[in-house]
Amino acid sequence: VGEGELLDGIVIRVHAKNTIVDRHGESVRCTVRGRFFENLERSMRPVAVGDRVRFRITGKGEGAIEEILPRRTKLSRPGIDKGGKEQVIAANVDQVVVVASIKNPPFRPGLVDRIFVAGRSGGLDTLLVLNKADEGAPDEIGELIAPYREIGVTVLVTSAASGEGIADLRQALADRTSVFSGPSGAGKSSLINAVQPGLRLRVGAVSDRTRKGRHTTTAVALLPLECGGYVVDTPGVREFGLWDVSREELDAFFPEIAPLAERCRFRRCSHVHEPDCAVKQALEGGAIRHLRYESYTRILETLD
Ligand SMILES: Nc1nc2c(ncn2[C@@H]2O[C@H](COP(=O)(O)OP(=O)(O)OP(=O)(O)O)[C@@H](O)[C@H]2O)c(=O)[nH]1
Ligand SMILES: [Mg+2]
Ligand SMILES: [Zn+2]
Repeated sequence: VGEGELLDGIVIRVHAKNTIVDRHGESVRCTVRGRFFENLERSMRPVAVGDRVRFRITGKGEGAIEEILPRRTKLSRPGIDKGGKEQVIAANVDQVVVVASIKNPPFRPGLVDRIFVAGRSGGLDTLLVLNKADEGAPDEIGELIAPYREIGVTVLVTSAASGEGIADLRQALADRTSVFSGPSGAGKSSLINAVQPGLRLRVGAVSDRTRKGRHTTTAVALLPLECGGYVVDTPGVREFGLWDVSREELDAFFPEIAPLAERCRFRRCSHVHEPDCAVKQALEGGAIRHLRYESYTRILETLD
């Protein structure tokens, strides 16, 4: 590779000082040109894992990012530390895989629904993985996943411990780029290891982490899969704030609410207090689950 020529690459890791870019399986440690930091009013960082970039080689295994290509999709949340700016967790991913467990840590539908909204608003497909199937009775598992299957969400029931559902998960990940999200300890890294044992991602006991509030996975990383495609492992989340989702568009990200919204009397019906609301009628008639409607109204309250 000649020095000076512009090369294409994909960002696989973002550190404080430099960004790791992959080009055909080789990692290049890149700096990001200063001008990319100049127009960052709304965003924490100029590059995110998954970004397509053009870079120049500046030394052995080193380079400088000259161009960041437009993002096709993104999974974002408001950053906690830097005054509420956008934190792009991953760019150019096809689907968000929400990993949840049954009781250790306990299943939290509100958190699952928030990550789904963030994913859909960023242009991603959604997949729910209920892991630690070895810790739950079949009817208990059935109850947790029914509301999602009903609304057309693909749900996989897995156990990284017993191997249940791993072949299906591998198939769902093949030839696509997927970002894993969900609470700490649900088994995101364990599942990725089960899909591809050679990766040897670090996993940690759930009890340690609840005591010390520690997360085993500390950095976002893009990993190539032998079955084709990439997967992004991320640190666990306790809450998931929504970035750039308005009150008016929230209903569009609830698959069972969106088609009904057109039948409400008011065009900008919030489905909370308005008369002749098709969504509230469906709720009373049992066509929409209370759990899901509560998720919708809770999220609505947090949006301005
Ligand atoms: N019984 C059981 N334990 C599991 C299963 N999958 C993972 N675990 C255990 O759960 C703990 C947490 O797993 P991790 O893979 O580190 O969880 P994580 O979601 O990556 O956690 P963070 O990186 O902190 O977000 C570890 O002790 C795993 O061995 C499973 O299917 N069944
Ligand atoms: Mg992890
Ligand atoms: Zn309505």
